[in-house]
Amino acid sequence: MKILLINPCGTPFEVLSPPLNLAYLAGYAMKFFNDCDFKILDFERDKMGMERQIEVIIRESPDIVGMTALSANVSGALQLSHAIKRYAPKIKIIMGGVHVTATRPERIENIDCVVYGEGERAFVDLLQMIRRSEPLPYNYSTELLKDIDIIPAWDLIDLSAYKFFAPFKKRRQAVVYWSRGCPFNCVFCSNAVWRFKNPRVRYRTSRNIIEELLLLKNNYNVGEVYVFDDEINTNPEWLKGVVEEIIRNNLKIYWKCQARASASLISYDLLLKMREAGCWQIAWGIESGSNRVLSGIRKRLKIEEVLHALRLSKKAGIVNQGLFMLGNIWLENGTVEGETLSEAEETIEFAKRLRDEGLLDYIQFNVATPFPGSEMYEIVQKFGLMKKDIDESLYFDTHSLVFEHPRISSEEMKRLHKKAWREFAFSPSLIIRHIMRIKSLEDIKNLIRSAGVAAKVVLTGHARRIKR
Ligand code: B12
Ligand code: SF4
Repeated sequence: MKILLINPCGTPFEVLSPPLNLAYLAGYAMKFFNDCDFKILDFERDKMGMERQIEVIIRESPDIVGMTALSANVSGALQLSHAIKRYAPKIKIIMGGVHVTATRPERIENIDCVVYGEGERAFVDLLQMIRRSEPLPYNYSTELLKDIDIIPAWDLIDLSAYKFFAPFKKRRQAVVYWSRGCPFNCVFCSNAVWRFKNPRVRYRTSRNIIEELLLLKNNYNVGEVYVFDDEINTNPEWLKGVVEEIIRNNLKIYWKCQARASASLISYDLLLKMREAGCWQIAWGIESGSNRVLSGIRKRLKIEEVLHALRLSKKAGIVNQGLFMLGNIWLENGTVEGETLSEAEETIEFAKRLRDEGLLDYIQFNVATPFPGSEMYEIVQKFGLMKKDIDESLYFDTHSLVFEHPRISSEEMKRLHKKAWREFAFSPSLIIRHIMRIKSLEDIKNLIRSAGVAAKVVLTGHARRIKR
C-alpha cells in the first residue's frame, strides 16, 4: 500500500516548522507496515494551490491519504478531499487532528473516516481494516497510548525546507515533543481538547528522548531543538531526570522550551541543570499583568510567581521570552466578563517592567482568539459574540479581535496590540542589550529577524501573514 500523509494548504500564514503529528503517525505505523510506502507532503508550507495539490497527489497515486487539520486550515483540507474524491475516487481518505477532535463531526462528506484524538493506534487499526478490505467506520478513536516512547519518522521530513523560530543558536533545527498533555485548564487554551482525559499527562522516558536527540544530531546534523510540549515542567522530577541524562550523555545540543512560571514547578536547581543541558531560552506563558485577569482565565498563576521564575531563570543564565495575551474573556456568575482597557495597559506595562529589570528579552503579544476546543470558544458561541464581518482567513491570526469583547472595542484593541509590540521591542535599552550580546553572525541575523517581526506587526498589524 502507498500512504500519503498530507498537511493541506489552507491559511495565509507562514509555516515555520514541520508537521510533527504526521511524522509521529508515520513513525508509529511504519513499524506495523514495513512493506508499505509512506510519504509526508507539506502543502501548507509550500502554499500550494488546489490544482497543484491534486496534480501531485494523482502523480503519487496513493491508496490512502491521511490528512491532518488545525481549525485554521480545515476548510482547505475539506476542499482538497472533495477534489481527491472527484479525480481519484478510489483513494481512501482518513482525517484527524486538532480541529476534528475539538468539533467531533460524526461524519464528513468525502472523508472515509474521521479520527478523534490521539492518532497513532487509530491509524494503524484503520490501515489494518483497509488491508483486510473491511469497511471503514465513519469515525474512530482509541484509548490514549500508555507508552509514548515513539520516534517520529524524521527520514520523511526535509528539515532544511523550514525556517524555524528565531531567535536560534543553530540554523539546523527540529521540533520535538517530550510529554503529552497538561494538567491545567486555562479558559483560552484548546490544548485541553483531548489531553484532559486520564492520564492527563504522559511522559517519554529519558532513554527514548536521548535516542531521538542523538538521531537528530548524528543523522540530520541538527544543532538545536524546540521542545514544543504544552508545558515542559508539569513534572519537575521527570524533567530533572531528562536533563541529567542529557548532561550525562554530553549531547551538546541547544534547546528551548515552553514552561509554566508556577512557584511549585520551578526551582533554581532545575533551571541551572536545564541550562547545563543546553536549554538557552524559555518561553513563559505569562498572559497578563493583572492578577484579576489571571484568576478569571484560570491560569492558576500570580504575577509575583512570574517575577520569581524569571529572576531564577535569568540567574541561571537562560534567556526569557514572555507570551502575553490581550483581550481575554471568561465567565463570571453566568455572564461574560473580560479584561478592561486599563488591565490590558497593565499587561503592557508589566512586560516593559520585566524588560527594564533585565528579566525579559523577547515577547509575543497575541490577541485572545476563541479556538475550537477551548472554553473561550464555547463562551463566544453560547453568547453569540462572534463577529460576522471578519475576513475568515484572519480568524486564526491572533492579531485582532474576532468577537465582540464586553470591555474593549476592535479599534482600541488594534491600537493596544501595536502599542504593545512597539513599546516593548523598540526600546533603546533593549536594543543595546541585544547588541551587547552579539557573538556571532547568527546573533546579528537573529536580531534583524526579531526586529523584522516586531516591525511587521507595528506596520501591518500581522506577524506572519503572507501576501498571496
Ligand atoms: C507544533 C505546533 C505548531 C507547528 C506545526 C503545526 C503542525 N501542522 O504540526 C507550527 C509552528 C507550524 C504551528 C502553527 C500554527 N499553529 Co500550532 N501548534 C503546535 C503545537 C504546539 C504542537 C502540535 C503537535 O505536534 N502536537 C503533538 C502531536 C503528537 O499531537 P497532534 O498534533 O494533536 O496530533 C495527534 C492527533 O491530533 C492525531 N492527528 C493529527 N493529525 C492526524 C491525521 C490523521 C490522518 C490521523 C489519523 C490522526 C491525526 O494524531 C496525532 C498523533 O497522536 C500545538 C499545541 C498542542 N498541544 O498540540 C499547537 C496548535 C495545534 N497550534 C495552533 C494554532 C492556532 C496554530 C496557528 C494557526 C497559529 C497562527 N496563528 O499562526 C498556526 C497554523 C499554521 C498552519 N498553517 O498549519 C492551535 C490549534 C487550535 C485549533 N483549534 O486548531 C494549537 C492547539 C495551540 C493552541 N492551543 O492554540 N503549530
Ligand atoms: S495555557 Fe498552558 S497551562 Fe494553560 S491549559 Fe494550555 S497548555 Fe496548560
